[in-house]
Amino acid sequence: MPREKIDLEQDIEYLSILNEKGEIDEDLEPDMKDDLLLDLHRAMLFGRRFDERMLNLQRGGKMGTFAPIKGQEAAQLGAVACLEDKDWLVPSFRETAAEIWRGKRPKNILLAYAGFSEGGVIPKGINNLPAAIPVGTQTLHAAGIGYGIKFKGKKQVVMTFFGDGATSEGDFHEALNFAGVFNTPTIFVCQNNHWAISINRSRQSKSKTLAQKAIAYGIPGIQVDGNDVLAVYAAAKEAVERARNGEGPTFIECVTYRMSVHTTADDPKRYRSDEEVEKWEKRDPISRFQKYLKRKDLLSDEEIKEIESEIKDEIKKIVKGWEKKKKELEGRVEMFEGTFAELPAYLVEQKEEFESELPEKPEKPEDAKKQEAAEEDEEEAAEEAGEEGDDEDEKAEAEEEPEADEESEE
Ligand SMILES: Cc1ncc(C[n+]2csc(CCOP(=O)(O)OP(=O)(O)O)c2C)c(N)n1
Ligand SMILES: [Mg+2]
Repeated sequence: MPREKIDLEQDIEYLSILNEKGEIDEDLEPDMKDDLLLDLHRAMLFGRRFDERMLNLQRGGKMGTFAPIKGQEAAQLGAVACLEDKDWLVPSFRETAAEIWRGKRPKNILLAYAGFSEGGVIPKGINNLPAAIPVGTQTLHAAGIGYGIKFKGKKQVVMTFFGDGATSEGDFHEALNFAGVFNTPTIFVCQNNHWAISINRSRQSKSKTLAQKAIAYGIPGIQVDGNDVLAVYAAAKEAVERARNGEGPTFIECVTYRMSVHTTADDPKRYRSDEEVEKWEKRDPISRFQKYLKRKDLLSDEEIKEIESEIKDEIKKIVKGWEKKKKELEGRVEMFEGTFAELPAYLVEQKEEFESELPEKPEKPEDAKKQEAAEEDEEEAAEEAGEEGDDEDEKAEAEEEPEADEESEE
């Protein structure tokens, strides 16, 4: 009849490999090919610049609200870089960079945030779920997909992302419990960015770490420096390997920071200090990774400038392609389609009211309609064949109109 400590058979580790000065613990350095390191760097930079451009478009009234990723590039990309194409990504609303890494077209991301459901289309053959807006719900989808994979005996894994706030939702606990009991190949990646809109991490949970919640569900948990892409990659790699080998789920807490607004509808100055943001700016995931790559002689300041310029051009083309598509789609009332075979009277009334407020579109001649339909077919075929079709299209557009007027959108 003792009273003694129970051995829970697991501890919670903290993993950091690359610090903000660009110094590295060589014993922990993950084995990554140079190409992968450079691809990750480019994707992080693209994620940052695309985010800035979206903010600019939103502030200019051209796009609706969205959730910026600034500061969280390493947490997302270090983790998805461990997935294979056949695996599943189950994102929340703040995984722009991860979704692009997994093949989502940036133009479609812009379209979705401009209110067009066409933007939600996930290219064929890509196993990404649409972004979940209800906080934490996607964790259950990932547990379920993991169960499906196991049931079918496939060698796939599923990775889901969510925030610190989501750990207070029942869904999160049900998902971890289910994944633990049924040993599903699910990797739960929490981006603890310290804020759930205006609620600080300290008010989210009294637990010292979020990672330790894994213990309650009998699954491995680890806390990593989420601004250190190498640490995130190393932890995710282990988790993916375990899942693929039938050893079940893992919970990874990435400690990071939301350097920007919660969404464009938020003013963080009302609840957090500038000093706090400045402290985290010094821990920026991109600058420390660049220091590391420079030390490894994989990147120079000159090359960074070149990549920046390529990204700028790429984003310009994407925005142009998006503006063209947006013009084509404007005036559609498709939000009323897809739920009811026959619209109930109150929706018919709303649809008519909505239509009456739309600007009149001049009726197009038959030839123009046929031409458009043919172009759409071509675009779809190109989309299925990969990104090349779009690039060609955008290249041609850029040549026609070399001056993309960024300032006009400020
Ligand atoms: C179930 C539910 N409740 C409330 C909201 C409103 N809401 C949107 S984001 C958010 C905070 C989420 O915080 P966190 O999980 O930390 O993710 P982050 O936004 O920091 O990425 C809230 C409360 C929602 N979308 N869904
Ligand atoms: Mg958060």
